[in-house]
Amino acid sequence: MRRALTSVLGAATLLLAGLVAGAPPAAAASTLKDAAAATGRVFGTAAAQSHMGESAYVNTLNREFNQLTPENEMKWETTEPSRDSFDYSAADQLVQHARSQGMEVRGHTLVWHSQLPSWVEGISSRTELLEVMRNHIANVAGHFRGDLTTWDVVNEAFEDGTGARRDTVFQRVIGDGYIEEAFRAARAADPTAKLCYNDYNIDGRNAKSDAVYAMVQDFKRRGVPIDCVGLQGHLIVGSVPGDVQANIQRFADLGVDVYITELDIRMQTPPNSQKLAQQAADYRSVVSACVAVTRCKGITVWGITDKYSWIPDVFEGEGAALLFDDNYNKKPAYDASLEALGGDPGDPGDPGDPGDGDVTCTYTRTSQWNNGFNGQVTITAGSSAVSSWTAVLTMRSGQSIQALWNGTPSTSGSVVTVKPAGWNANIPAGASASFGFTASAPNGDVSDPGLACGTP
Ligand code: G2I
Repeated sequence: MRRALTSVLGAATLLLAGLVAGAPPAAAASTLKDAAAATGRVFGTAAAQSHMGESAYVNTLNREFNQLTPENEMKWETTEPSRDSFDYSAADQLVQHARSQGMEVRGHTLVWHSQLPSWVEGISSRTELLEVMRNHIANVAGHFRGDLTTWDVVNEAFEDGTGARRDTVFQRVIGDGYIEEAFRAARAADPTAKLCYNDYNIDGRNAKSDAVYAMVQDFKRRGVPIDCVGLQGHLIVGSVPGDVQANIQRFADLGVDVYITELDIRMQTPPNSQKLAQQAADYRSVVSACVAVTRCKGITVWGITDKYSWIPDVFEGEGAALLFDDNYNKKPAYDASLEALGGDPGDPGDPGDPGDGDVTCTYTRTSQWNNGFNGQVTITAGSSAVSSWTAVLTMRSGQSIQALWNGTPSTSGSVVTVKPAGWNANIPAGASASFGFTASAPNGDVSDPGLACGTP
């Protein structure tokens, strides 16, 4: 199957290169890590040392991912179970494995209220807890110095809904300043790792992400060492916020990198084809949102296979949230994620997979003004006729479709999926169909949207 053209700019360049040099277009990547690498990003997963004896687990890890986050092995209860007694054995094995495969490693996590040993919970003196926290960070971050690209220095310090500081032993005993103290200690212990603040339900704009935004802004102003923000991305099928890209962009505009650190999109189990198709669209929109922002440097899913996901243990009746099912089969969300990275799954016919098929598409900007533009998409059948087609536009930050003709659009976040108007579904071999649209771009970004197409 011929890869659909993912970026209008890329398409024009390819076309030009093809015409001038007669060169065939480069083959699109067929794994998540290769596709991500081609965009200058990593695509990672959480991994657990306890599953590393399972060959399908390790094979899938090695084949698809170029970044690894130890799921539990670097947490306080594991690394310092009793005071001043450190154990890095499980984490070291994961780091070794990652290194042998050329994978980056994210450190997770230095300061968190959960999976915290009870001896820490019991400390009530500010001076003592500050000393204990600094000592933990100096030892753990010091041990892994040079091995990690990033550290989640502080995890989940804000409340849902209000954006207030979460009531933890660190907050109660040390006060608001514990977060910046942790970042300073981490910088001193490992000057080579990028230092992130990481949290859930900060994927779109809301009171909690506003609070994190204000903290990062304050840290940047005062020179507290922070390099990145992790949006965990524990999401629900059909309920992905529509403003993930805008939210990523506003953090990036503060001068920090952004990572999607723990992505999973859960559903009521059992899965069916409709839920899996919606999940594919949801993964597509999150991955596209990251790819659309230069400072969004990587995406990490929170587990390789649905078989070992944390979700069924915590949310009764829910699960099936990852890219591979219990038997390590690729789900529609896998293809959608790969396509959003510019790769090509090369196996047509999966539900929710509009990237394959014997059609190609091109985009033309027909007119443009200060805060908007008109575009036309032409879909061309290959050597055989097609009876339907799908085109997927990925709008840039702030852009939205105001009107669309000769096609039937449906929008999920920044992703607009366009089906035929009806009468233009059938395209004879070698012939074309087209649709047009008007887009508004209130923030003045009139750059071309991403484009992919396929059948059905
Ligand atoms: O809760 C989902 C994630 C939310 N953000 C921070 C992440 O660190 C967190 O990961 C999960 C792990 O995926 C689970 O594997 O954190 C849980 C703990 O809060 C982990 O669960 C624990 C179980 O609660 C324990 O019973 C179990 O012994 O994992 C332990 C090790 O398998």
